[in-house]
Amino acid sequence: MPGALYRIESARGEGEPARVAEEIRESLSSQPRWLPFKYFYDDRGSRLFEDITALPEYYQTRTEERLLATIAADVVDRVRPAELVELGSGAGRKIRLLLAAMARAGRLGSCVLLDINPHFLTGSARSLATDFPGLSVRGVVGDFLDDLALLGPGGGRLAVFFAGTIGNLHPAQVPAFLTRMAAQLAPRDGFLVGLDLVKDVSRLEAAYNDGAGVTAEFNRNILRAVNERLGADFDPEAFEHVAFYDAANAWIEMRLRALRPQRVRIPAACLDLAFEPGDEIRTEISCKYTRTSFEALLPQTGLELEHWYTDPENLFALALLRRRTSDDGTPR
Ligand code: AVJ
Repeated sequence: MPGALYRIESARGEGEPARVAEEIRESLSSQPRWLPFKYFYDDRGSRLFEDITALPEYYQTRTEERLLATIAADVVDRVRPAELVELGSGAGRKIRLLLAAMARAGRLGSCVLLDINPHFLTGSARSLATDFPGLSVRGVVGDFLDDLALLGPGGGRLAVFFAGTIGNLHPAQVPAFLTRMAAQLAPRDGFLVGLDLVKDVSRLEAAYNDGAGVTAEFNRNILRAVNERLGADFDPEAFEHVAFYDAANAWIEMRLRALRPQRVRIPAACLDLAFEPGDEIRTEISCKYTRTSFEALLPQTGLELEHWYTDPENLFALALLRRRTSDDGTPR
């Protein structure tokens, strides 16, 4: 297909397997045991997350998509970007709403996708390049915590981070993350961040305990992913899915709880773990924000809130942040 312009690069090199083994050795030898959430997103996990987005209980995705459809033109009008950057792009449907708004404004230039899953990334890059003729698409296989610098310098850039995925970071990690993001933006570049909002506990807990059991499968899949990457022998069926709202921290916490005594060997990480029934592995936090709690994380990051968009029910927000102009004392 002539004219379909995309290229894929990877932050992941030769040292990757050793890095993964070390990271998982560390997290599973801590007390409490935990696993980094990025390991959810192997091919099966990425597909399971796509299934989650269609669940009746999981209001986030459809609320964000509807909201984005109503505000895309306004965001493009404010930021006037020529380049769109998406962090954790996954299947990359929402970004199309912004690319279409950029095309209508005659500003469609380039697009950069950063995602941990090379197959989803390649699929998205190819289909965007096909569907938006003239758009140059760059895919970067990487992690939004470690690899932001690969994006290169900003300028005419709108970055987007959808789905409320920033909620997977501990709030104490967010200011440093935003500061690193600001370093990839030029003054007045934009950063649009999706945030799941604090709400009724039963609604929040239902979204992570769906009736069809897809979230439970997604949660257990992280053990399969560890098996595959490190030759571990986790039996995912020997763990139950646990998800609850921790109101003091304003986050949903997901865990896997051992159903029976068992041993797990992870040769590549030199681990031999014993589990008693009830022993848990923490697999995810998903923080819920208010405008106030999110704004409190912005000082010193080099980013300021330009506009707070939300749906009529106040379920989900898109925060439009702008990189401060450098004459206000913000370090560059
Ligand atoms: C993709 C990170 C936004 O935290 O709600 C869905 C992942 N976990 N169900 C979220 C997830 C359980 C999701 N994010």
